[in-house]
Amino acid sequence: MTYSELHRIYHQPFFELLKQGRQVHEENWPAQEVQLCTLLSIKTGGCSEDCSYCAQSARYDSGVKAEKLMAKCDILERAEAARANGSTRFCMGAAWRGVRAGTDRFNQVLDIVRDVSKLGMEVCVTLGELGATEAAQLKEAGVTAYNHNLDTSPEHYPNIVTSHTFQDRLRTIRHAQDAGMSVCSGGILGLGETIADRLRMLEILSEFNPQPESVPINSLMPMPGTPLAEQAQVQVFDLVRMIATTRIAIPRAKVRLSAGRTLLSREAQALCFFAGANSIFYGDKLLTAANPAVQEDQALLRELGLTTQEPNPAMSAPSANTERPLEPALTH
Ligand code: SAM
Ligand code: DTB
Ligand code: SF4
Repeated sequence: MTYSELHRIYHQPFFELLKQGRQVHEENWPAQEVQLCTLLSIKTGGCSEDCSYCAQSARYDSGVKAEKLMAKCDILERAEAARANGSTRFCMGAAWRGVRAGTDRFNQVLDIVRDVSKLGMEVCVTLGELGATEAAQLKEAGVTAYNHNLDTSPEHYPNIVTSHTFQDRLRTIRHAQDAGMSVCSGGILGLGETIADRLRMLEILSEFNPQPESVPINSLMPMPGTPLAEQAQVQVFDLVRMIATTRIAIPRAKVRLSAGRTLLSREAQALCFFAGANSIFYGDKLLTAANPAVQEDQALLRELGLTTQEPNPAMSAPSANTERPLEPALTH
């Protein structure tokens, strides 16, 4: 979708936007369902990158200590517990710049994925930068989706991260798609960006060919010791507008109301679900930060009459539209 279309959609009167988001949502997701995804940080902290929002960067004194890759048996235990709790997607995150084929740690990850993928949940991993070989090996091992966020616009990206580029992010996403994995890609609100930056990010996400299978919308959780520790909280109406606009621009995506739910009231979350969110991270921890308690989420979904989605681990990645270019346009 073009920037000017997104601009027009986003800046409608609030209720017009909500109505349009709801309509697109109901056409594409007629069941009143939310997908529950459990996150696990399989390798925490000590990251070489300088992402200024992240507590896991080794460059900031955030209090998060660097740990080794978790043992496979412990990961499997957590994955089984997530499944028992009703999660249908298990997302494993590693605080790495990226992975390289043939290294011990990548072989360990492949081994972990092979076993987790036998549990009948969708398997998502987020390991940083990937080449074509690594992407093919992950797909082969049983990964359903690769998470790699754009996080913000290409224009704002260098203000937030200097140790890798926006173009690097796009390249990894291309490798994941070429290998036949679904792509989970979204961003963070509250990095000091403008509304125009948010819409630019959405323009690029919506122009992926194929469009992402899921789009996480994170609100910055300000982490002590990071350069963005004092950043102001995202306004609820801005978050709801962004969710509705994402739903309209990428109708078939799971739009995931991601980090920052502990800062939202139940009413604000209900508005996000109405506007088009249909997935959450479930479990009291994200990677290093807090998430609402499981009982609270269960109660909220029950009160809203929302049910939870069945897993679809065998889902195929959305196919590319051969009449459109594969690369998203970076200029407008
Ligand atoms: N290292 C890999 C990478 O950068 O892609 C994977 C892990 S990284 C922690 C995954 C995503 O978490 C980031 O792209 C960002 O969107 C989100 N994230 C990290 N810290 C956050 C924070 N403080 N608040 C909100 N979202 C955050
Ligand atoms: C995503 O977009 N959000 C998740 C997941 N993908 C990997 C991570 C949120 C991290 C929040 C901060 C933390 O836990 O350290
Ligand atoms: Fe490392 Fe990812 Fe955090 Fe950036 S967002 S510092 S790459 S873990």
